[in-house]
Amino acid sequence: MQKLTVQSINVRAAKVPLPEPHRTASAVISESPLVFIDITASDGTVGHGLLFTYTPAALVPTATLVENMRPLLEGQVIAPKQLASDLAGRFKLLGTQGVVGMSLAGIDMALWDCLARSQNLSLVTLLGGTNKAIKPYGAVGFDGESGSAKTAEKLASDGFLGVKAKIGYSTVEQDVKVIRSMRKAVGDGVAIMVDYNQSLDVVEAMRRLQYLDDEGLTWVEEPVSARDYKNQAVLSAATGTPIQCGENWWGIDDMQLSLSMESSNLVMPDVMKIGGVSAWLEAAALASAYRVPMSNHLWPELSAQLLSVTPTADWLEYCDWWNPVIKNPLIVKNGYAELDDQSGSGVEWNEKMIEKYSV
Ligand code: SMN
Ligand code: MG
Repeated sequence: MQKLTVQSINVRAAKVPLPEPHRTASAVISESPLVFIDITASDGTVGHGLLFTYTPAALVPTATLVENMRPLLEGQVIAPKQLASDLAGRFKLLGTQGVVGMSLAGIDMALWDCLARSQNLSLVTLLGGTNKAIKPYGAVGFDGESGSAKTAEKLASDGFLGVKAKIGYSTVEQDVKVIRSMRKAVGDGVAIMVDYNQSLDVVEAMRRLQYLDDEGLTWVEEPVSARDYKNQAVLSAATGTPIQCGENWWGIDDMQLSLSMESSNLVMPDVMKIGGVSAWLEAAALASAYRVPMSNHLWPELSAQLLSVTPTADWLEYCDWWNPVIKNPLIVKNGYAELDDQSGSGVEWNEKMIEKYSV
């Protein structure tokens, strides 16, 4: 059988405005800087990868770095796991965090997508699984008592089984007011999660988390610095509400360190920062070995398929920020994300919109 190889790579960058600015305790996000990676295989199949650079300052440098990796890829056999390991070897001296890790992750996403599409399979089928119904939750910004309650109510009425709010107000009493206003809005049947986005020091975190113990929260996310594994472990052991971490792990080495230190009760890797689909599969195996429930961070379409092959799959974080540039965004119906018999990772670009926002 003829082996599938990489014929060409196309990289584009765009700044996609958010419907409304998203406030967190650490920053306000008003647009998504996105890099679109298209890999064309020797049989003409095109696979897609998507990168979110958080800050526009990193957008063009990331797109350029992916482009500069072209000579390492053209002509290579499309064997994503093998290529991920070969490329990681090439970048060992520089390191595979930050922009390098993101670029490698985007290439890995596109390679897996290409492989699945070339065989007319969805990614989940290629990976040996079937689509599963993963509980979706929606996002509430740092929007105060009435704003947070309003968004939470809308999400619950749209069928979300959970809502996650940004907190980290100037006092814990204000945090509680926001949580209670959301509880009142959604009732007892909807899960509430909260996210501090690393905004507290450990002393304040200990005080606030103990105060929040009776609020019936499903988790408290990133109370302290994402790399402060030791204090996360202290907090996880001392508080009743589960601690959630993972969106800022760069590669599975960070995840392994965090799990080995019992830093959190729950994990939520980001498919880009963890290193793409290949790394997600290793992360899923790690979470399974440690018997820790695993959710995702962003990338709802791709993550829904990946959670379907994650033994300890927990919640699906839904986010509609990139919907304008995605032709077929994930739809939540009757409480669950609807996955059809998608091709590859399930995402097609809305070319017109990419052109409109391209930089
Ligand atoms: C988050 C942070 C930054 C951008 C998007 C989302 C957030 C989350 O921490 O948990 O979704
Ligand atoms: Mg978060």
